[in-house]
Amino acid sequence: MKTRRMTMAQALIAFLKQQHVERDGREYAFFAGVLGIFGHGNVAGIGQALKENLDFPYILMRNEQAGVHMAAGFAKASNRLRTFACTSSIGPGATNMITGAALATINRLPVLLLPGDIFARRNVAPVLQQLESPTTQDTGVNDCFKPVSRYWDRIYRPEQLITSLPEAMRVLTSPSDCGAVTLALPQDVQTEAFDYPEELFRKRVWLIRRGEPDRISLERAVQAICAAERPLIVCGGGVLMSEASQALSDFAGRTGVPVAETQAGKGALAWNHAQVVGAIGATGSLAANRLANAADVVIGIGTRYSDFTTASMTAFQNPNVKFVNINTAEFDAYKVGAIPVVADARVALEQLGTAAGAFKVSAAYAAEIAELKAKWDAEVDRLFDLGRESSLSQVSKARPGAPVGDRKPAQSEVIGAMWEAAGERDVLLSAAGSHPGDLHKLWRTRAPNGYHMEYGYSCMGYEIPGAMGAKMADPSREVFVFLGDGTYLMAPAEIATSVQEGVKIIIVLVDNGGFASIGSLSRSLGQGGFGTRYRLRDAKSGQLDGAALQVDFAANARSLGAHAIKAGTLGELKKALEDAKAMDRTTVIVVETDASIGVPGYDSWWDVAVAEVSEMESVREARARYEEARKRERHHL
Ligand SMILES: Cc1ncc(C[n+]2csc(CCOP(=O)(O)OP(=O)(O)O)c2C)c(N)n1
Ligand SMILES: [Mg+2]
Repeated sequence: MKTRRMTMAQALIAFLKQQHVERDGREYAFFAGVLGIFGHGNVAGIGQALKENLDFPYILMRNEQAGVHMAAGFAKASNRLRTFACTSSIGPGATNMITGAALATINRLPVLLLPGDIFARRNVAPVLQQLESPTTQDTGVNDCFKPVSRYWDRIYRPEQLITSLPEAMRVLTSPSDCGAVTLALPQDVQTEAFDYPEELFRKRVWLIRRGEPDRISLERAVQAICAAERPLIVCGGGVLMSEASQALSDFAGRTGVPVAETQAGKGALAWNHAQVVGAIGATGSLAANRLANAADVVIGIGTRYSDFTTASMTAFQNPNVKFVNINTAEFDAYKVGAIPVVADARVALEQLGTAAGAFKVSAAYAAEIAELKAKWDAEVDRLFDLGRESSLSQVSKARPGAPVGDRKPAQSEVIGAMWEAAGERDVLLSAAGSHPGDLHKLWRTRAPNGYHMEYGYSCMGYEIPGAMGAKMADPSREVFVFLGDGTYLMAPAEIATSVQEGVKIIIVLVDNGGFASIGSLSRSLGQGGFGTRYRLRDAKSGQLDGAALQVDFAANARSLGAHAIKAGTLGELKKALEDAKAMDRTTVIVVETDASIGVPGYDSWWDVAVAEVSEMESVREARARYEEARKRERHHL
C-alpha cells in the first residue's frame, strides 16, 4: 500500500481539498475553504497545515460563532452543495461555535466543525482552558457539541481520521441527515505524524441522491389529493434545497392547488405566480391562513412543521384535514399523522403530477384563491406605502401616518423601499427581530433563493456573516441585510471581515430603540415591554426608564471599515439604497423607524405561555386571553 507521511492536520486538509459532490450531472468542490480563528489549540496543527496549502482558502473571522454562521449561509445559498470547514482553538474558541452548530443542525445545513481539544497525551493536564472533571478524564467542553451535531467524533489517534472522515462526509452530503458535523481534534494529535494510505487523498465525488418515492405511499398520496376539495401546498425549505421550483410551478399551475410558504420555503416560486398565496402560519398572509383554516388536504413539501408554520397547531381547523408529506427525511415525513412520501421533492412532485393526471381544483375554489391573492397583494401595496391612502385595504386598520416626507418611516415602508431597490435576482437576508415576521408576510420574492431567512434558530448575529456566505455563494447577486439595532449591537464585528475579504453586502440597520419584537410580545403578555428598550438607568426609579441610550451606529460601522449613510426619511432611504448599490464595499444604511406603526397579524396565533398567577392585573388578563386562544390548538394524529 502506498502511503504518505503527514501530520493528522495535514492529512485532514489534504482530504477536504479532494471532496466533491455531484447532482444532476454537475460537480462541485464541496469545501470552499476554512473559516476560523487560531489559538494555541489549532495554530500548530491545522494552522500549520493550512499554511502548507495556500490554494485552500483560509478566512480569518472575528468570532468563531460567526465563522459557522458564514459557512451555514454559504451552504444555504448553495442549496447544500457546498460549505466551509470551521476551525477553532480549544476552550472558549470551541464553545463559541456551539450556537452556530445548533443553527446549522436545526436548519439542516452542512457545516464541518474542527474545534481543538485538550491533550490526548494527558501528562501536562490541565492545559490552559481545559475543563477538569473529578469523575473522568474523558470529558471536555467539546462534549457540548454532541446534542447539536449530526455526527460527532474525537480523534485520539491520527489513524482514526481514516475511518472518521468518510462518516463525516456521508452525513454532510446526506439530503436527510445533514447538519453540523464535529470532529474534536486534540491539540497534540493534530501535529502527530502517520503513514496515511495514498487512497485517502484521491478525488472523491459524493452523489447527492434524488430519492424515489415508495410506490404504495405515492398511490395513497395521489388518492388523497385527487379526492380533495380544498387542497393546499405548504412549501418548505426542502423545495429550494432540491431545486424543485420548476416541478412545483408545473404541479401547482396544472392542478391549481394554492401554494403557501414557510420562512425557509419562501421564494421557491415567484410572488406573482398565480398559485402563490404567500406566507403561512403565525407570520402568515391573510390569503394563506384563510385557505389553511379550511383546507381538507395539506401537502407539506420539505417542511419541518415548526410552530410558526402551524401557528402553534391552530392553522388547520378543518375537522377532516389530512396531510401528505413529501420529505427526504423520514423524521419529517411522518409528522402530523401524514401519508409519508419519503423522497426528493423534485422527483416526488414530477411523479405526483403524472399520477394525478387531469386533477384540477374546482372553479369555485380557483376563484376564491384568486380573490384572496388579489386582496393580499393590495394589502402589501398599502403597507409598502402608508403615505398613500389605505383605500385599497380590505383587511387591516393599521393607521396611515402623516405625510411620508415629515416622519420616520414605518418598518413596512423600509421593506417596500428595499424591495424596490433590489433587482430580479438579488437576495434579502435576515434572521431575528420583528422584521422576519414582517418580511415573511411582505417580501415579494422574485427568484429562488432571493429570500434568505434563518428562522430555524432565529439567531441574532447570523445576519452579517450569513450574508457574507450568501454573497460568496453567488457574487453576481446583491445581498441586502435587514438588521435590527439589537442585533447590530450584539454582533457587528464581521463587518471588518467583509471589508478584509472584499465581500460587499448592503446592511439596512433599523434603529427603533431596542427590541420591537420582544417589546411588543412583552406588552401582549401584560408585561409592558419591561427590559426591552435601550434606555439609561434612571437614578430615581432605579429602572431602565431614563433618557434614550444614544449610539452612533453610522460612526460605529464606519470605524469597522464600512461605508455608512444615515437616512432620516423614506426618500433619503431610497437614495441611500441607490448609493449603496453603486458602492464597492460593505455599506451600512442607518434608518430610524416609527416602531408604533406595526404590521398586523392575519388570522394567526403563536403560543407563548403566559404566567398562570400574577400580582399584575394586565398579566391576569393576558392569561385569560391566552387560555381562550389555546383552545384552538389541535392534535393531528
Ligand atoms: C442570540 C439571540 N438572543 C436572543 C434572541 C431573542 N430575541 C429575538 S428578537 C430579539 C430582539 C432583537 O432586537 P432588534 O435586532 O433591535 O430587532 P427588533 O426586535 O427591534 O425588530 C431578541 C432579543 C435571539 N433571537 N437570538
Ligand atoms: Mg430594534
